[in-house]
Amino acid sequence: MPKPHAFSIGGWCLVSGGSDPFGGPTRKLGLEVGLEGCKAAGIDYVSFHDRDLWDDDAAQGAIDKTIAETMKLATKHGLKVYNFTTNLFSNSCFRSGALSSPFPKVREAAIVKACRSMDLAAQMGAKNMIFWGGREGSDGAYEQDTGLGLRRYMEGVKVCIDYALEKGYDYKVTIEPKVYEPRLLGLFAGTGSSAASAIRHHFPGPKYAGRVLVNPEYPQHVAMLGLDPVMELGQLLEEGMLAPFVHFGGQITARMDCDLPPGIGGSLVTDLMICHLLHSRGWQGIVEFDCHPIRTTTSGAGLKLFLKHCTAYWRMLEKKVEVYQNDPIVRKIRAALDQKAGSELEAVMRASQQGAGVVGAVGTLTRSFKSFEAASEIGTDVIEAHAYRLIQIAAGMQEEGALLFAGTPWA
Ligand code: XLS
Ligand code: MG
Repeated sequence: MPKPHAFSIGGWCLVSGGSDPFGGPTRKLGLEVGLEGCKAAGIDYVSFHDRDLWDDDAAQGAIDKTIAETMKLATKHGLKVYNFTTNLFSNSCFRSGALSSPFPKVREAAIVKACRSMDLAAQMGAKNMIFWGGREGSDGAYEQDTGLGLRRYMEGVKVCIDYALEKGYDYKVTIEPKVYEPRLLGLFAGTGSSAASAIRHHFPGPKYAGRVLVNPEYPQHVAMLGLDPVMELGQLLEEGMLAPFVHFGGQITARMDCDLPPGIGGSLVTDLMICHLLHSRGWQGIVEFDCHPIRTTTSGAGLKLFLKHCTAYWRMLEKKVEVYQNDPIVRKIRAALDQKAGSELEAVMRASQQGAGVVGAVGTLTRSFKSFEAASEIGTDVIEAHAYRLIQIAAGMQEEGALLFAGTPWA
């Protein structure tokens, strides 16, 4: 049985009114209604932007008061603060970008705001600081060298990290990539993979090792582009670049960020494989829901049902992961897919890892190699069989579905 993941949710999701660019809110529920629903749904943590809680120009006294009230409310409902993030996108001063804006006065404003958040998040006990640069980029005017823009962004993030380290805060800093929206052209050319490469380039050396990570939002920020989250997730896990949490929700492919309730608009098989990959890699992070009820949900009861659905959906995926891991048909399929390499191939890989003897090892391999025709004769039907079994497990039809495999090597 995979160890169940713990849950968190963005406070902004709890108070989301369901507005879209063509219509205002359809529900006006205070934060407490959502917080109340969290515990019952099995959510232990909540996260905030600075601007969810106080106005950008609020005085320190007012901020301290809000923090005290928010913490009291969270504690009352058995919740802890998990992430904190600076809203560098709503204030109109950030219309040209924030940490990456071509205008130094705007970059100053962004640094002041983001460093202030470092202090306030510590006051609230947050563990990670998310950097989502929604306004970093361009609206199509190419007003800035895009490499310079990305450098300015990463240098701004670095200032914030250095500030936090000097103050003695032990945050993990995460970059949440999204390729567009609200800015029409986002700074990150891709999603998690480009963010990971930017982090490696801009944060070399031991000082930042393991501190700056990628927090993806699946499937939304990847499926928006028509890409697949499972393919990206493997890279982040393999390279140790995945944050201790992921954002999760639902998305219709190739649309603006939908932040739908989990499962709506997406593929159950893909979600199952996200959950499976996290579990099979032993990732013990937190699943943070960054999504909200759809616009037709107007009541507190609807919001509470949504919260229960979020956690129930992930638990359902975890149950299916368990079915997948223990399924006798999958086991046979996996045995065919996870074959051990022959000794000649192993020798080549070892030589390459050791950085010596590759020519000799490839020579030995080449001499024992029969022909490309022979290589083409191996059976690969198992790949499609795997997909069929996955669909059956996702649909909960594994018992009835087993019949399909009668007479195959995987029965
Ligand atoms: C927007 C992002 C945002 C971040 C936090 O698309 O998901 O909500 O998670 O600023
Ligand atoms: Mg998010």
